[in-house]
Amino acid sequence: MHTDPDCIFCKIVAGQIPSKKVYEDEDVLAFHDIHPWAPVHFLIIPKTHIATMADVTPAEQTLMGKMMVLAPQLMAQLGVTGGFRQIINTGRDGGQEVYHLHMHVIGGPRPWSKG
Ligand code: DGP
Repeated sequence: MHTDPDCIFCKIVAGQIPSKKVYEDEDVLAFHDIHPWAPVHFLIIPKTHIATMADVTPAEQTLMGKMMVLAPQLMAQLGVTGGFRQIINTGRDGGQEVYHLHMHVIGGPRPWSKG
């Protein structure tokens, strides 16, 4: 597993920065976004440090699939029944602010602050 000592999400994985966890296993961590856009807004991240979606290789295909499939399961567990969005921002023009790959999972009753 790769870690970047300067990465805020690697610090969350390591428990050096607290987070409100939704789910954790050996590969991924899900935790509530600190600035939610909607009633339910959490992030799913790989535990290994991958900076952006543009850095993903075929070796991470299973990991990416796991993140994708986990989102609806966690939304169901959180009682979100009306639908949700899964968003990955990539790079400067993609609006990415934290350079540790993360999937936003956003749902709950509208209106939302974004989108
Ligand atoms: P993005 O623009 O896709 O890179 O979104 C980064 C998100 O990460 C943003 O919605 C706020 C969230 N975030 C940043 N720092 C922290 C933190 O320390 N804790 C938590 N829970 N979320 C954070």
